Amino acid sequence: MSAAKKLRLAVAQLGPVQRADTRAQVVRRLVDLLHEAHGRGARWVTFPELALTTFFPRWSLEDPAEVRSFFETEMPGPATRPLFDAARAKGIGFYLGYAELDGETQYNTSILVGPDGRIIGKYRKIHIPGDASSREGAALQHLEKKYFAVGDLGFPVWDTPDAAIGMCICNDRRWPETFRVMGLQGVDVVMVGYNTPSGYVQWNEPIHLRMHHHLLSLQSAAYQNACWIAAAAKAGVEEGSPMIGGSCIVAPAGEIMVRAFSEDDEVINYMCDLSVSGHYRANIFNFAAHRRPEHYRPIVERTGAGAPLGAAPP
Ligand code: CDT
Repeated sequence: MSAAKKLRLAVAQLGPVQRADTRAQVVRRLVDLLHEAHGRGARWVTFPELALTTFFPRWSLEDPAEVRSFFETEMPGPATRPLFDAARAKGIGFYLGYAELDGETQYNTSILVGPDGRIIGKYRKIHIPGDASSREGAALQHLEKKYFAVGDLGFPVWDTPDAAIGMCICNDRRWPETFRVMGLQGVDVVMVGYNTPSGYVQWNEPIHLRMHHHLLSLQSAAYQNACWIAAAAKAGVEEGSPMIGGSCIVAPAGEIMVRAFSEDDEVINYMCDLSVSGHYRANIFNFAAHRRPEHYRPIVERTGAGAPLGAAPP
């Protein structure tokens, strides 16, 4: 057995954020959650996707000024600086999801901030779900393709003194490629924030499958890539739209070690033994010994069955 390498991770689930809630109010909640995570001895805390605002892609907004009001042009800015100050004061790092305006381009973004309060890395969501324009007759819309460009930063992994850490955002977790690309970089911990509306169904899929697919995706990804996953929901009923909770920390064995109970602001934490990954990487998932990339070419050459080679999705 290799020596244990212990790291306490926390996940800070957020309850709903309503449209009228100010950035200052939300950041105060985030700071409270960060303090609780620190009080429990955590070194890193994962916050949700688009944590600073309500999940605005449920609406088709036409006024550019209104759309821009959901985006950050600087990070940290005056409203978010208290979170960075709290992290530095307590010596705890964090993952934060937010809507980013870079020039004229809008991204669904997350950042990794170190325990010194400095930004270590940035990720921009690659698997953008939903539609670019409203679906006629649909009770609920999911318009991320209207608001966000496809991320242009790949899936990097950052070597921190504590662990090799990667990031992804919500729908990315459903795609095995997301985690395999990070697994191939030896990632120890993947942090992921999400907003998963429980009411948005594209066919008459039973509602309970929303939670099942969320957990199934995380558990298989952790196991197949021998990594820990810290997943943070924005949960509960936002502007009349219910979203799943189920924030959790998943071990490289694919087991859920701790899971949120509520659909509100809630911190969960777990003392992770990062050395567990090594056992899987030396045996069943010894990539160098067992992977056969010469047989995987369609994965990078096709978007789907029947799609022409090299075709980009619409
Ligand atoms: N935010 C986000 O990516 N939500 C998606 C909903 C998919 S249904 C269009 C998710 O994967 O949970």
